[in-house]
Amino acid sequence: MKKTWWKESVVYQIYPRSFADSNGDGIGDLAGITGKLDYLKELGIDVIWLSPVYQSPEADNGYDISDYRAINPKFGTMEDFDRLLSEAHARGIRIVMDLVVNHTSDEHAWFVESRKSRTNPKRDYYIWHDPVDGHEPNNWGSCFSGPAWQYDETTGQYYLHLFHKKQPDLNWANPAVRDAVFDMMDWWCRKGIDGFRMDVISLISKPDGLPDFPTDGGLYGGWYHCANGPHVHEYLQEMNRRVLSKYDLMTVGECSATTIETSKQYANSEGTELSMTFSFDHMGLDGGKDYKWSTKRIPLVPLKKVMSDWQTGLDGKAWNSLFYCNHDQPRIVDRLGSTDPKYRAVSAKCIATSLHLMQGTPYIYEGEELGMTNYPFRSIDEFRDVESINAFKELTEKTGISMEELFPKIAAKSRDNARTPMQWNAGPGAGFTTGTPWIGINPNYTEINVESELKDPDSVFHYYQKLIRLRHESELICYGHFELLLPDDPDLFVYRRYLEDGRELLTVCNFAEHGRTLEIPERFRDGRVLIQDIPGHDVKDGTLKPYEAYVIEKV
Ligand code: TEU
Ligand code: CA
Repeated sequence: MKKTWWKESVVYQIYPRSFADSNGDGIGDLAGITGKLDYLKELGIDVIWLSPVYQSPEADNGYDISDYRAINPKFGTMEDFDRLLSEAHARGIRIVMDLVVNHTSDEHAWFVESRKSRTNPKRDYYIWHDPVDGHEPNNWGSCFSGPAWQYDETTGQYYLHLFHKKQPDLNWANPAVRDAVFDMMDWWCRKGIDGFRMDVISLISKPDGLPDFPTDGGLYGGWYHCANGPHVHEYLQEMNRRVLSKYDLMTVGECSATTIETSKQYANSEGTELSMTFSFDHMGLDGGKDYKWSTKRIPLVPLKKVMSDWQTGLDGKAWNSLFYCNHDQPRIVDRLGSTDPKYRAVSAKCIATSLHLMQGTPYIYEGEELGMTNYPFRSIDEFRDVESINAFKELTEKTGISMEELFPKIAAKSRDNARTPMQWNAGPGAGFTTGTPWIGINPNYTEINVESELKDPDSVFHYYQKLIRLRHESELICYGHFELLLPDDPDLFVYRRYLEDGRELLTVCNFAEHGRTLEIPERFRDGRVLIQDIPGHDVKDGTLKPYEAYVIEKV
């Protein structure tokens, strides 16, 4: 397998609004991030993925960009950005930018032009369509509720928006759009950034003829059927030829509804498209009949199967990204571990072990390294995310579900769970801000915060630090093959990693809140324990405590 720096890296995702506020306006900013680089250096990560910091009216917290070459003044200036980049580079940390080019903001100059007239030179930058029988051109629903089409009075046509109506979809079939996007990407590359995380890149090529989709009840899902459209690989190969291949970049495509087969193409080892993809099979396991809105937890046996299928499916042919958290996902401790103070920290470590010992590039989302948890929402006015807010309205109106039944489901899965401020210390504002935070701070910041974890050698932080160090030191962890053991065991997540030269390791994670026994295979009995989450326990005695995890390398 070809070795590259991004296959040996650990990435840390920053959601700038919620990371560190340097000027007391309650919103995190670029200077705040620069001030925390030493913290990230201490954690040991190699790459920062920065969620969008561009100019934006913020209908979707910056995933609606009105100027790709300007910084949102709430986050600072271009000088602040340049400083962050050079300070990060000075510490050996790379920066990957979020690239949101499936859509722009409706306030982007291209769209402002496009909507002016049917003959405007920018008209075909977006996807416009005449009404069909007086209504929307087809039955597609948007990801944030309601139809994916918005009628525009000025020209009497609809435009497509797979997300919010303030996020019109770009028309990638138009070569001028591709030129403009590639130009902009090249501009950022020349600034010296180290790569791109590409927002919903699997959606850029819409199906020919824009046909109706099977609706399964009509809610959501419109965008789902646009995934992996007819020309997506062509467009990415063109992007690769014209921009990516000219620089030494890491690229990760957020690929809604990608499969192992399609990711083999997107992230192919020949390097003709992207370095890797984010796939979501594992994140969909705790959904219910109302899409993701459900209080269900991630079931272990199906999780093991999904992870194992991706590990073995891409091995040698493409490259995996490894993640349990991002700014769209609730906190993993709530989904897979325990928030009971007795088990929270150990379960966070157990979860981390199960992911960080796999093949692929691991991603840590801000606060995950502390074992942060979901927010205890009590009322609707505590939500900030347009997706959650719209879902309350649409589901109660369309499915007749009662508020009492719906509230806990949205509270469990809302994207806002990930977006509460980073917990730096037990002081006012959790050390995140001296002002009023834009979204509630989790009240558990007095217990769970950076300052206390830095002092505690057994903290979740120090456990992540060690996992990162192990990866940096081990070819076997970076490049070894994967084999799932005990696939049907309801409590234990056990796998081995191995290389052709005989090097081999065993990862054991007990996800149960009760003790278990497990006989360690003979050849690992004299092995070296690389890490364990219950210090002092003899891992070779054949017993496992609740959430106990360990890794043994054969010697
Ligand atoms: O997300 C796209 C996506 O498919 C999701 O993860 C989506 O937010 C989730 O399924 C909703 O439940 C990306 C960004 O990560 C997200 O923050 C943006 O809102 C979205 O694209 C639009 O740009
Ligand atoms: Ca600020």
